[in-house]
Amino acid sequence: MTFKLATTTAVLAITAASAMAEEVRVYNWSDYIDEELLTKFEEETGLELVYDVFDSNEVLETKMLAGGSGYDVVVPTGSFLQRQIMAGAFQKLDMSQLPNAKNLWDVIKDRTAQYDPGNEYSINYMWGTTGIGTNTGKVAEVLGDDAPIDSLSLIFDPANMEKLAECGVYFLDAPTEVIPAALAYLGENPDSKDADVIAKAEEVLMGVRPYIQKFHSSEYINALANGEICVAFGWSGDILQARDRAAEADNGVEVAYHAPKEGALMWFDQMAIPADAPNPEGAHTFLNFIMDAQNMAAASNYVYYANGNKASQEYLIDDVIGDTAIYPDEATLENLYTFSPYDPKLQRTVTRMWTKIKSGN
Ligand code: N2P
Repeated sequence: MTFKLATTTAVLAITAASAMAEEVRVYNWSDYIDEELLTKFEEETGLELVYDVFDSNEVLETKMLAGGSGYDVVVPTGSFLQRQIMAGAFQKLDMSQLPNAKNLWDVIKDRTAQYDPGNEYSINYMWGTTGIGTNTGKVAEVLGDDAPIDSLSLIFDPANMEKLAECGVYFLDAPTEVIPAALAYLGENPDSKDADVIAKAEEVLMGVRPYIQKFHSSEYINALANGEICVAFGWSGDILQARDRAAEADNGVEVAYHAPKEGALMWFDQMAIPADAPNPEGAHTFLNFIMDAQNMAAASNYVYYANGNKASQEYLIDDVIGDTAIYPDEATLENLYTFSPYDPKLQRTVTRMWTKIKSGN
């Protein structure tokens, strides 16, 4: 019996060990890939892919700073990546295992170097803007045909929001997206690190708080698509996916995305390998697969986000490469701002402020 039990344990241990070696665990944003690519990865590499999703940088950051997440690849946004690198959460990439890095786009590498100097720890997966999604018919019904659907006044002017509350407004549950926007609305520097300036964002948000139905960072896609809400302050590609889902459902809902004319946040989501990743080699295999020009194009064509891969551009559909809401032209680009992380003290202030805004009192 003892012998038998020991044998069983040993067999299980061996199975577990080999299963572990065969496995790559990826933690990515929700609604951020064509799932056919996941199957393709397993077929091409023989590795087993565990693919989990999240919709919040704060959730990912808690895991990265605690350590032991068990993930091999994670995808923080640049400003979060920056402080996680400083905290020692990631390992440097081994470029010899990433031949497809030749496909990357210098224009984006130059920008992501702001967060990851020399791009030593990460590759860009996708990038985009944060802005306003509207159900154009509903918003026109409530605010008239000249509703400012491309302006932050749509979501920060209480007079507009009071009316929009009738048809439903969601905001991202993401302080580092919403606070900069409130500052841009006031004509302040959206990347301000001055506590007094940031406090002004709280006033703006408390003024419209009664009219915000929900703070959530992924449910707005379906809520917009099925007409449950009429406005979402969210991420560009997610809102464009909502537009597509509505068109597919043929439900009469028309969804539009606008980067606010007062300025929009441009962000970069970076794939990185945790310092304690169980399978760093598998992680590199995954990154190299993603950097294949056709794979990266397939991902962007599916989720309507731009990517950091120059070679993928010849495979992008016109709806993606030809849309300035996804691949901005020079004029659009000039109207985009970036965000850098708060220091720990200011971060605590912002976290408290966000809790207060969400609770509404
Ligand atoms: C994908 C959202 C990714 C944008 N659903 C957040 N950086």
